[in-house]
Amino acid sequence: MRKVSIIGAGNVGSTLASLIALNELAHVVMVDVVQDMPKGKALDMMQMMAVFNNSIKIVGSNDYQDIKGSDIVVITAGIARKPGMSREDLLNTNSNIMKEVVENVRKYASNSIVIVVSNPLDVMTYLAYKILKNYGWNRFNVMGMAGVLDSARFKYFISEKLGVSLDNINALVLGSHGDTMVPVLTHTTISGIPIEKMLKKEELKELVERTRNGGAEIVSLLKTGSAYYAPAASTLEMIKSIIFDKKQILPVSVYCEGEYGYDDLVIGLPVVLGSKGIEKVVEIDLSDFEKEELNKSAQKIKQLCQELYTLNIV
Ligand code: A3D
Repeated sequence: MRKVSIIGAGNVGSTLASLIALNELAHVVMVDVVQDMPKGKALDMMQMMAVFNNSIKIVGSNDYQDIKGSDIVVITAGIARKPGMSREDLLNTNSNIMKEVVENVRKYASNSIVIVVSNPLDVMTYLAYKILKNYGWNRFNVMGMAGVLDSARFKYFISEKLGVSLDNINALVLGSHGDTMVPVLTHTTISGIPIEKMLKKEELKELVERTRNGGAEIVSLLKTGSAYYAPAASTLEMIKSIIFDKKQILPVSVYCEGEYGYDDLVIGLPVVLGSKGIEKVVEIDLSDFEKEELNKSAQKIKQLCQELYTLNIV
């Protein structure tokens, strides 16, 4: 049985833990800084397993030693921006959390594939990779989860708009996990029919905007906290492709060395995901407009990553 460790037993982390366990994919360890809380959540989940006679083990811990031997480590630790906190303060705080987490991952789970979920996603993945590459990881086994979620949101909005089954829809969102993400219309199809033949320009524009705003829409309804069911499910999809060596093509945030013309940058691109992590970045044809949009997204990420150097974080 595989072992997946999740750092940060908050909303995304604990939802993911229960999904992994319910799907009987792997034993799960949740680590958090909050004293005892992960133990309480694990105990509750183990009792849920008892209801289903499911023998998956779920451990909650405040001790990183428990992540030893993990096949996959998912990082969801971080704090949300608080009132009065500048973006730089948030970047500083979450970068320090990421550094601490990654230091423990390299110490105790040196053979793991790392999936970053913490925001700001592209920057946190970049930071994790920059540290882990000094300890035997490569750019294909440190990655970020965002594109699967953003694509699922786009797919849901399309299905709702057209009143057609989700089964028939292939939606693709690339770029940064932010307002410059790029829903790729030329590769979004319904039963093979290009989306641009099914919806008018104005309708498509609305769906693209709603997708870009997908996280914020949920935040404004929840009042506190942010989305976690779909983010956890999207991470599960990546984990399944790795554990079962499915070699699915999924949009994943990957460190580029020349792909799509990008260097020294983490950005969401289609990749083949298998048991060793990312097997390759898939280069697809984009329209001139999409390429331009992806370049804007890349520039935005570059600016944010630059702050890591300005603030002496890396
Ligand atoms: P939340 O429920 O607050 O959980 C975060 C957890 O991290 C809390 O339990 C904290 O105690 C814990 N934590 C804080 N510092 C540390 C530390 N040093 N070591 C270990 N644990 C720590 O948030 P959430 O679960 O809703 O979201 C988690 C992260 O994922 C946030 O950064 C979100 O912004 C991000 N997120 C990203 C996406 C993407 O699509 C990329 C989607 C949803 C959430």
